[in-house]
This record gives sequence, C-alpha cells and structure tokens, in this order.
Amino acid sequence: MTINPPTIRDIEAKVQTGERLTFDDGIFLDERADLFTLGRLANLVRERKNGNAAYYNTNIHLNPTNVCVYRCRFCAFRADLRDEKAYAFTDEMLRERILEGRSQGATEIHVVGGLHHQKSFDWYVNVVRVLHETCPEIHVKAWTPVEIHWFSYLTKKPYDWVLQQMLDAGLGSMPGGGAEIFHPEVRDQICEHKADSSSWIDIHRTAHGLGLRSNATMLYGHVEQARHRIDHLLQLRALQDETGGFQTFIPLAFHPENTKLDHIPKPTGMMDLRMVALSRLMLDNFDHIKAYWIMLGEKIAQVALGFGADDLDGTVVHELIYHDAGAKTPEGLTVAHIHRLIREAGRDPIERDTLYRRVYRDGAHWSVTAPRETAATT
Ligand code: V47
Repeated sequence: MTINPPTIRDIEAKVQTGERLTFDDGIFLDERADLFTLGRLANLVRERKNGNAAYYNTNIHLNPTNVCVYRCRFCAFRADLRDEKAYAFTDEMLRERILEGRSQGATEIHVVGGLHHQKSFDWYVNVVRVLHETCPEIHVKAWTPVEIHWFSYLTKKPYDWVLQQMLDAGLGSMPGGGAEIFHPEVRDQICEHKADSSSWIDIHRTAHGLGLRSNATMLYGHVEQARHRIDHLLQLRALQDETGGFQTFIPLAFHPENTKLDHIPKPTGMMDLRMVALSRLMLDNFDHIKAYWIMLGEKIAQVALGFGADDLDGTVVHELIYHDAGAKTPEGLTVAHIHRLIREAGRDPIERDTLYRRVYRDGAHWSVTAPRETAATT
C-alpha cells in the first residue's frame, strides 16, 4: 500500500481547522515548506493562542558552578575541577547575585550549572535555600533533569524525593535545558553519558505531578536531522498531553565556538526562523514559544515574533552558557530596548512573571495583582 506524502495544502487545511499535525507533516514542513508559508501558518497559530501579546520578563541568571563531571561535546561552559576557569559560588556570592537581581527589579532567577565532582546534594539544596531566603519574592527557576538525575544518583533517592527537597527549599519551577535532541542516534554523539531522554521525560512528568511547572528546549543545528527534530517535538507533545505542565518551548540554536563541535557552522537566520515556526506548528498544546534573543540575536528574535514566537525571554543579566560558546549578544538588555524590539515588530509588550502572570510596576515595586484589583479589595 502506498501512503501519499502530505502536501502543503493538506497541512494548511489542518492548521486552519486546528487539526493535529503528524510526524510526516512535520518532516514535510521541516524539509520542504518554504519559509514564508511556514511562517504564515505559525503566525496564525501564534495569534490564535496569544493575540498580539509579546511577553518578556525581568530576570537574572546564575550558574553556581561550571565544574562538571560530564563532557558534552556541544558545551563551552564546563570546566574540570582543576581548570583555571573553574569556580563555585559561596553563600555570600549567591546573596550578592540575588540582591543584584532585586535591585534591578528581577522577578525571576534562572539557575543551572555543572555537576561538580565534590559538591554534595545538600550544597545544591543550599543554593536554592539561600536564594529563596534572601529574596523570597523572586521566583527561583532552577535545575534541569540532568541535575535532578545526578542528585538522585548522589542520594540514591527517587526523583520525587529529590524534587520535594528542592520544593521545600524554595524551588519555584524548572527551566527547559538538558533536552538537547532526545533520539539516541544523536545523544550518543553529543552527550552520551548524561541523563537519557526517558529520564528527562520522567523527571518532568514527576515535577508536573508535584505541581511544578517547567519549560522544554531542543538544541538544533549540529549533527541532527529533520527526523530527530520531529521525534523530539512529538515526544514533548505527548508528555504535554499527559500532564499539561509545560509552559513554554525554546528552540536553542547551537553555538559551536570553543566546543568540541567547532567544525560545524552555526545555524543561519533561515534555519532559526524555520525552527521557531516548526515548533509553533507541531507543539499545538504548548501555550508559548520563546525566541531566546541571547542565542538568536536581537534581530532574528524580533523577526521571530512574526514567525510563531510570542516571548523574548527577558533582560537576562549574567548569561554565561551561550557567551562562553561565542554568542555576540549583549550580556543583558534594558526593558526600554525590549519594548522597542517588540513594538517595532508590531506587537504589544507584556511583562510576565515566570508563571506568565502579568507584572504591574509602580516605581521600584512590582506585583502580579492589577492595581484596580487591589483598589477593589481595600
Ligand atoms: O541544556 C549549551 C544549551 C541549554 C550550548 O527554560 C547550548 O526558560 C547552544 O536551557 N550552543 C541551557 N546551546 C539553556 C536553557 C534555557 C535557556 C533560556 C531559557 C530557558 C528556560 C532555558 O543550553 C543546555 C543546552 O541545550 N547549550 N551549550 C552551545 N554551545
């Protein structure tokens, strides 16, 4: 029996009526659809879900250590224990960083780092506790499944126990990193030792079961092919059907500089926009698609707001993972500049907190309660 391959007309009809796209549709879109058709369809879904809103948040990054037992071939950030560039934050440094965030009006601190050979699970719990106790109003978004898997190995305890300790210390949600490409054909080439796809999925499932929200990512533009990308997106879509716990998806463009894969050229703007649009179309059950300006560059991220993305991430002060891998973007954007990027893209800027609640500001104070709601209850 011959099964007819999809046509762009079939796919367009499905997108118009909200019908779910298949693996074959995804392959067609990834490999054959022209960018503008892809973008137009993704924009349709984007506006259906988020209207004209373009979200951003005021956030700060913290990578508590760069020392890591793993040697992922795409990573320029990691260090060996005795490397000159190796570091680990002290409690005082943690407090200093989050107080800096507070002084800049941050509503979120994004925390990921290496798996340090000599640091215990308690050291990592302490990171969350110190941050949360110093500034309880700032949401701590921390640790990927790669770290949770490591903590489970260190403590010989199940994922739900590990996550509960983190929740008790003040964890607010989980970022989307560590996913890379789920397919073992790719994982074996770029990060063979670290948590595999079933652990990644299982840890997010467990986190969602405990009431934690999380994000998801896909690292593209290295050794993977279209079939690996579509498989990755469909695995995420299946988990989202089951739990509904993902908030946003972030396609991450590979930056080769200073990595073991530095012979691979960086993805071009065309591929970046294709990946944003493709993910918007395939992930029909994700509310948000983030164009992470740090890795896309401000200009592609801005254009991506018309190709399926509805979020630019945030001010992102102190980002290291991409900058160590050669990102030329600034080490933070001002809110005024983010507003300009969004408005010139024809969208309405909305500051959100980590959980996509609208943030209202009054001078140095911020709240997720609308001023008139406060007035009505007082
Ligand atoms: O897991 C590492 C990727 C991820 C490189 O959840 C690289 O809101 C490209 O997950 N080139 C960490 N990518 C970043 C991340 C993230 C970023 C922004 C927002 C959120 C969120 C999550 O960065 C890693 C890996 O996939 N990465 N090295 C590199 N050379």
